[in-house]
Amino acid sequence: MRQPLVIANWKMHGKGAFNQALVSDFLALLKEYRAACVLCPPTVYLGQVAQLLGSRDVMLGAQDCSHIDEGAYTGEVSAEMLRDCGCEWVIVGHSERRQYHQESDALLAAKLTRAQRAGLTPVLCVGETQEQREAGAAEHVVKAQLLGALSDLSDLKGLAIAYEPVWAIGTGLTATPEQAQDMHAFIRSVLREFDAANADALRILYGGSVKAGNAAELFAQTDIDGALVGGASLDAEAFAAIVSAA
Ligand code: G2H
Repeated sequence: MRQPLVIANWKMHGKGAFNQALVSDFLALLKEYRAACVLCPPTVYLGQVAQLLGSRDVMLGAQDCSHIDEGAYTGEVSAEMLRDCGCEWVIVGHSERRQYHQESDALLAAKLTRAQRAGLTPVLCVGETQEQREAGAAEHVVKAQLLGALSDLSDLKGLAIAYEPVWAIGTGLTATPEQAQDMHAFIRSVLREFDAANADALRILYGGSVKAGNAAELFAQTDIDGALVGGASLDAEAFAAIVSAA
């Protein structure tokens, strides 16, 4: 039985006063839930959000980490630094990083290793574009992304996957629960080939315009173990409703 996991990806949103109101409103609204919950604010606000979370059972995560341990790499933030700031999770290979920062599967493989070595649990994001789906290549693309990024790992322990179809990110378009389930089941079959012993315990999250109104039907699917939530995680009420639905 996989415990559901719901992760807030604030992306490049937030400021001190906004974050304070968002986190305290969210914590006040969060009553009964069985999901594990993670907030991923922008890096500069990790300390603030860690303080706001206090002893509550909500974890802290980062949106990215460096593929290098330390050194003269201006602007980079290492996985160890994130762990030192209280992070337990890190998103790796979000499509916006792949698209705007040309992150390759080889680079992501290095990030996964660094994250795990630092004691973080990476959430590897995969997903096809609209053109790739229309060309019938969605599964091929997702499998290549998985195998490329996992190439340096010997097993699937200490890892989660997020399937985020690029055409559904921030667009208001969501994959239907059936479309998402089909891809999640395909991802699990690829993972079973990679590491049969651990593939069934690994959580596969759905991401792409998840809202309070569509979360429950997505979570009802066999292979959807939670969500990576962007826009709706900036609204305390909406995000609390999503966490409660998981
Ligand atoms: C997909 C998702 C969170 P949104 O990027 O990673 O964002 O929920 O805004 O589509």
